[in-house]
Amino acid sequence: MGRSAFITGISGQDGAYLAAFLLDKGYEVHGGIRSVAHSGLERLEFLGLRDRIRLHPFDLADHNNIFRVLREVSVDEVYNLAAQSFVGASWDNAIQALDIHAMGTARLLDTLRTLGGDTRIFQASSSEIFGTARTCPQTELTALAPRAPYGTGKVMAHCLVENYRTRFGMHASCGILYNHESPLRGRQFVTRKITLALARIAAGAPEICRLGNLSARRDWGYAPEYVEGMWRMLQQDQPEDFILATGIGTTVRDFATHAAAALGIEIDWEGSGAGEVGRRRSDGRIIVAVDPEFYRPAEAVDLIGDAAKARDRLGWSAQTDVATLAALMARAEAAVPGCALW
Ligand code: G4F
Repeated sequence: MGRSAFITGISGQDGAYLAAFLLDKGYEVHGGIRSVAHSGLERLEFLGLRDRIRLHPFDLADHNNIFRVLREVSVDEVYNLAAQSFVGASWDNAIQALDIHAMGTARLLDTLRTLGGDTRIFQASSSEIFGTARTCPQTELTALAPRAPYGTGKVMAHCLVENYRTRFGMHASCGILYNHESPLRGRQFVTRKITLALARIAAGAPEICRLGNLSARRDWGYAPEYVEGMWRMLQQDQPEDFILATGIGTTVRDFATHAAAALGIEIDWEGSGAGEVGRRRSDGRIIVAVDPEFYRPAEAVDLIGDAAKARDRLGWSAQTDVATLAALMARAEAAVPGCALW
């Protein structure tokens, strides 16, 4: 009999790519969304998956709902990808971020323990658990030190996975995911914000791309590769935690330079701090500017991951470099009339 999986957060970037990956492997795929009538199914529709998966009303805040759905679907694997994934927004609603990330994971783990059986669970942990790390790159052994409510909730979930694994022998693993992007990214994330604005500018819009900290450095990989890493973790005999990352840090400024180049735009950077701008070389027009409104209240340090353990044990490594990633995102944007996939 074929295998089955349940994905929380199936309508997001990772959920959609993971659903596609598992369907290709012959899985029966179930997904949890807050309301089946909910309109946020664009990514699943874009990938042609909407009619190939079974959606269930699902709420990580509701223990009874979680229990009922997971008992009904009785799957082999659960992937907990549901998150309030915009780190900046976790400052606006810290309680909600903690409830989804920490308590939501607790409800899920406890439900699976109560149901018994041998369902395996993947927890989407995050590089944000290392928000004030003193070492770079980080490894699975780096001290947990979050800098925002987002990461604090993810730390609690991370620890709970270890607790349930040790105490109850559950096959539960955390993937410590560094930034992973694609054309399916939400437009509030910096990579998508950049590619969307630059595609419009390349098409002639009199727009300026206004960003926060241009010197923030992140480890950006290509999302479809990361969902394969998640799956590989659950195919291991023993559950363990793994970092998934490229190991290369790139500034926001350099990401913008790469994306612009793919659209035939060269950028000259001048000034510093809040006064820094990027000018289009061909006509000197300012197309990128800093707006302190987009500074983070407490920015994490450079988050760059060492994925050696995943390479050695899972045979996983990131394949797409940041210039290729920026180019594929920018070109995907430019290919859509009006430059807005969603
Ligand atoms: O694209 P971002 O908003 O992603 P962030 O905060 O790193 O979080 C993403 O990756 C995490 C894994 O490391 C996930 F856990 C999380 O769920 C999410 O997927 O910001 C990236 C960097 C930050 O340093 C931010 O300060 O870009 C900087 N930045 C500079 N200007 C900006 C902007 N970020 C946004 N969103 N908007 C700007 O204008």
